[in-house]
Amino acid sequence: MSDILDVVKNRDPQENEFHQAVSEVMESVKPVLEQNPIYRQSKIPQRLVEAERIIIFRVPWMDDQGEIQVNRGFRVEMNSALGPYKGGLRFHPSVNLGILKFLAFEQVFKNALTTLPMGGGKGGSDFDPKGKSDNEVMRFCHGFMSELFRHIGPDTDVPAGDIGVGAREIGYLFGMYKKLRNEFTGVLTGKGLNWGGSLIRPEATGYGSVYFAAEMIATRDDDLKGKTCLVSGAGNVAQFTTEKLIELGAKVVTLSDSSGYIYDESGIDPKKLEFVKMLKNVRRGRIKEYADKYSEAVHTPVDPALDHNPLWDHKAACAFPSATQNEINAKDAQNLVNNGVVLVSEGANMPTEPDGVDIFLQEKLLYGPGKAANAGGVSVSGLEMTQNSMRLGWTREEVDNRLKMIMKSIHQTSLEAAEQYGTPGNYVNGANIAGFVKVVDAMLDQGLV
Ligand code: NDP
Ligand code: 2IT
Repeated sequence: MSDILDVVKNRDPQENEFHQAVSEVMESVKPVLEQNPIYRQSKIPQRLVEAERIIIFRVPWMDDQGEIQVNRGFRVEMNSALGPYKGGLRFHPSVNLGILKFLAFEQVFKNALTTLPMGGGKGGSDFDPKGKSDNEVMRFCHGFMSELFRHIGPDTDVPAGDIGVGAREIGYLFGMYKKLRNEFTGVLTGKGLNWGGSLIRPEATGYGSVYFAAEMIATRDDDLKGKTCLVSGAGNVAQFTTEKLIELGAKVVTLSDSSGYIYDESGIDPKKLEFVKMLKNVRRGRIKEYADKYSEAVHTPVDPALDHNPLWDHKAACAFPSATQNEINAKDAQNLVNNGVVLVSEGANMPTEPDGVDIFLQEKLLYGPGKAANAGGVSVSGLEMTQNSMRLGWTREEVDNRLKMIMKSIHQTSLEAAEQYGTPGNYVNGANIAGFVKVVDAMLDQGLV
């Protein structure tokens, strides 16, 4: 597949994360392309790697000191073969076009796996919500939406949250969309429960990642009960991964943020998790405070000089990377294997570097790649869209059951595709192939658009 990768690299040489995502998918689907010449004849690879539309815009806003600030806003509308563009918004200083293109590309195949009618997109800004007041965040979100509103809509493009975008930001974004369009529609997901949101959407990515892990480990006649688990991140995905793991009787011993990680050998219990939710979602503090409050925990700050992340160097059975891309390198992957880890379920998008992935596959770990394991979030977003269209809301049990069924189906579909193309148990190939075939067959049906 080096030909399409060369095209992508020559066209946008600086977009490393996008190259990484394209390379992985194209490697997996090689046998599919070989067995189905129509895909290459129809230039499917070339069409898939070019976004249908990219919008880049200026977001001027005023900070609390009365100073004018200018950020850059993006929306990558990658592929609409299966439905309206769908995917989150990320607000983080590291955001650039290459990162959003990688996320949008992954989203296309992830959304295809969910069984729901959603295309793929992603957006965001290099705005950093850290240290900003609620008023500053509101002014930024309003400024961001005062351009984005022209390009989205409930049947066109439906954004949601991602890193740095949670319930608070979705509220401000929705408010401005509604004002400018004079329409109350399901244009965003992750909305507040009392104004169109779905039960279980906040929990969905983390719960889904654990449901996927439970499916994987069941193939070896085992379960998660009593397993020691490493979780990274301390945001939305990490919190609800931890919550579900505790509920299933597993022991979570780590959490992290961008300043470091905590290790709590006695395990994070529901009370401690409540503290983390308050700390991160309400007070917006640092994870170090966990170790200040609970003396049994140790906080280790990030050391940029280290060639590995010590979070991944503890005895455990399972790992749930839930912070950000490329947070596990080859050395970390080897440390996980050496420490007895048998299962990795990716709550984050592309958290493992390619040579780390190779180690997991060689060692025959139960390795659930992000586009399968973290698809629960966008799945419940899809269910939120359904409920909005019907103008009614389902119960917690109804949504949770549907989420479980979807994760089970993604697991099954990925296993079957891996088996069919000669790599049984390889969820990377399975998820990439199953998602790819669904999207590209729809593209072929719809002709050259
Ligand atoms: P949050 O903003 O709620 O939390 C992100 C967490 O990751 C924070 O603890 C943050 O630390 C940490 N983090 C972010 N960037 C970095 C970095 N560069 N280095 C180290 N730590 C970092 O985001 P989410 O929990 O929503 O997202 C986490 C991951 O899950 C992302 O990869 C996202 O794409 C993916 N995902 C999210 C879904 C969702 O529904 N929200 C759905 C599917 C995937 P700090 O507090 O210091 O910033
Ligand atoms: O990466 C992801 O799947 C998300 N951030 C969730 C997207 C969504 O539309 O709910």
